[in-house]
Amino acid sequence: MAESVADFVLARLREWGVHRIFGYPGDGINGFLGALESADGDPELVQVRHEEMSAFMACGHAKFTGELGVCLATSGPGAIHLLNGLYDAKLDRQPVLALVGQQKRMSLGSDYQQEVDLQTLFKDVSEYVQMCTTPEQARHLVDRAVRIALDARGVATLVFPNDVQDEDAVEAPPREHGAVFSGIGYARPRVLPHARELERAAAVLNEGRRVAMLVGQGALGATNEVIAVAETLGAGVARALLGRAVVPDDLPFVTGSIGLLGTRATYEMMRDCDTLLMVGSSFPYSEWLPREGQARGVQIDLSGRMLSLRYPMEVNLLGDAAETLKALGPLLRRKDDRSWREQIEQSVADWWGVVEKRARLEADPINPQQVFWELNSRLPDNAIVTGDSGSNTVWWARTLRLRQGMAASVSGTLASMGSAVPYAIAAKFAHPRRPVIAFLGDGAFQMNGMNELLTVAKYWERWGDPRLTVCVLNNRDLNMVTWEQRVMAGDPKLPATQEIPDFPAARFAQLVGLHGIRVERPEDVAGAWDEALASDRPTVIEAVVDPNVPPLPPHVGTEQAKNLAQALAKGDPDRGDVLRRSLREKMAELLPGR
Ligand SMILES: Cc1ncc(C[n+]2csc(CCOP(=O)(O)OP(=O)(O)O)c2C)c(N)n1
Ligand SMILES: [Mg+2]
Repeated sequence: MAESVADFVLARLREWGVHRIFGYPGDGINGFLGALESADGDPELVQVRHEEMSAFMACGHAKFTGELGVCLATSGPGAIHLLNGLYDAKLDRQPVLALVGQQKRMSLGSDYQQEVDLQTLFKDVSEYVQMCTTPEQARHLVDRAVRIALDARGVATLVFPNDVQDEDAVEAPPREHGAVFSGIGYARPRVLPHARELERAAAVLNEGRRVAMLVGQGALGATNEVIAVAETLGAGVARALLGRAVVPDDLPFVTGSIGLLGTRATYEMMRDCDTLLMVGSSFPYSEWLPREGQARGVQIDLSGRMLSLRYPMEVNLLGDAAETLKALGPLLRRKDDRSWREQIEQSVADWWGVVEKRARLEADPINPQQVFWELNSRLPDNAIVTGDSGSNTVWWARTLRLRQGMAASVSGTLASMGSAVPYAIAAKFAHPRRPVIAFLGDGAFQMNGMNELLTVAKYWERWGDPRLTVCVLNNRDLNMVTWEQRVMAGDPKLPATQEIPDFPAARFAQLVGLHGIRVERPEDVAGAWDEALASDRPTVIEAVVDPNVPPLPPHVGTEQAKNLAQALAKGDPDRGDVLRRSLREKMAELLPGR
């Protein structure tokens, strides 16, 4: 029997399968802290350095396990800190439960210290937000919050005034009018479109001669089905960022990423296809999809509201990716004419040649693409790779070659800086034996990644397997934005806003008891990876990289080229290097061979 409401909530969550909570203390959740002590490690509290990071970890936990992620924060400031990480979960459609404290019931409405209107504050981010005002409510609030988070694949928030946490638990409400009796359990349904819709879709796909597929995170778990359908249709497969791990990079018809951080092979496939099959993706940038009217479209998505949103589809299939593709399979005819497929495979092979050539181009001191490229041949089986937001995301999406069985994620839709390290920590807790590698920029490292290294230092010995590598790209620049200013606005780099301190990330890692390697020469990059992957403790690789290597989109329009020229003409402080590196990148694409 649970003693207090807080004990009861933790016990109920345990019954729901929750064994880990990411959080940070405060007197607004003292009741929960006491209950965590009595819970004796089940659920355990992973103590973070900042509440935002606990919400990112809860989201990362959901992404890498498919389970509910849970975070806990105190009233007022602690609760407010959660928000950005919760929005990451909301936008990437991950089930996360936030437990937050509140002032005592009798003080509410008195402009009391740390009194914030939490229900209003969490309203937009949450699918469900409620305050527990009496112990009888606790049972159905927990049951509903968990079920709604799982079912809506979003955030649920429960607010607990601190005096309620300490009240005696009520396991079952009284049997009287107004009482509610809720229960536990949620099983994801099998969602399949009607047969006639599948037939319509098959007709479109069978009639097409040049089929392009685009897969997103909704297709994670449908790897074999995606590959089988692509084989039958003679299609190429492009991936949205969150679908990074849907199809491995060693398949010859996988064109890789799409959009600004996409590949030339994807760009050409979308430009030339006559049919588009989109599976589980909400990739936002329509200009990288076929022109309206160019291709006939079929889309599969588990959410009706995401159908026909980026491209007008002829057939909209509401269903699970794997189930729907499996049902579609027998209706599809194998395309005998494989010339489109051959064209795609040629363009994929050419593109990987360009990627390798670009990774080998000289830069000052290190070409960031080399840092990613050298990992490819060393990437351990089963690795989990996390990314961040910045130019580094471009190389993460484009240069890394993932194999089957690996997992990968970033803050995809919110595109927030600061996802790499908390996601990696959550991955390490969920899968301690799997090697985890996080990539992030120096801006994100300084923003919060370095603080969470303290969390790594606190817990890593518990993981049993120490393989966690945090790779920081030290370019002394908020590089993505610098390039956006040049290419989109035609403005030169403004050092006052763009340059950031040259912070010794590797030395910092050493200071907190981790391994740190600072790499300053191209010839040392490979060795740094070998050393990190064999290290007896988590390692930070700080790669000193060139900020003037352009994260070029796969297709540069005249408008963007004009903007860049204008930015340089207006006196960009780095114009010489920017021009040289941009030309070389472009030449690597245009000139055959090495
Ligand atoms: C929380 C947050 N703040 C600001 C931004 C805007 N932004 C996107 S990328 C970027 C630069 C990131 O710099 P860094 O981490 O050093 O990566 P780099 O681009 O240099 O690889 C900024 C400021 C963002 N996406 N998220
Ligand atoms: Mg940077």
